[in-house]
Amino acid sequence: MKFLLALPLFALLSFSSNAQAPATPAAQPKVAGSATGATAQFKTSAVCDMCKARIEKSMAYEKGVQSAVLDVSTQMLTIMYKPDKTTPAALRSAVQKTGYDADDQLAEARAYNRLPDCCKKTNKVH
Ligand SMILES: [Cu+2]
Repeated sequence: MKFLLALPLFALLSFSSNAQAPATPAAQPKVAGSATGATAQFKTSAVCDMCKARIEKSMAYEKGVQSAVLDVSTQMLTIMYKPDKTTPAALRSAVQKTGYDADDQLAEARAYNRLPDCCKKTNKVH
């Protein structure tokens, strides 16, 4: 009698653990990752690889920034950041303080004037 009761219970347990095992652990890290990361994109006035290195380095020091990648040919800066630590407005302002335009916001003049001649926005992308 005990054996007959235990068998269906065992079958049920092994079935439900089999069904849940592949789904639950795989799905959780993905949800957590997308909940903590956000992306911001700005069109900058970067013109060369020196600009790229300068902007990416300066963004790396900004609070809440996880990664920053500038594509020189399109002048687009893509930043992955933690939305609980910073905002797109703060990131845009950090780009301006580095000496570059960010979208329609102009570069901070003092930082822009410190840029080497090859990095001035009067140059074409090179
Ligand atoms: Cu440059």
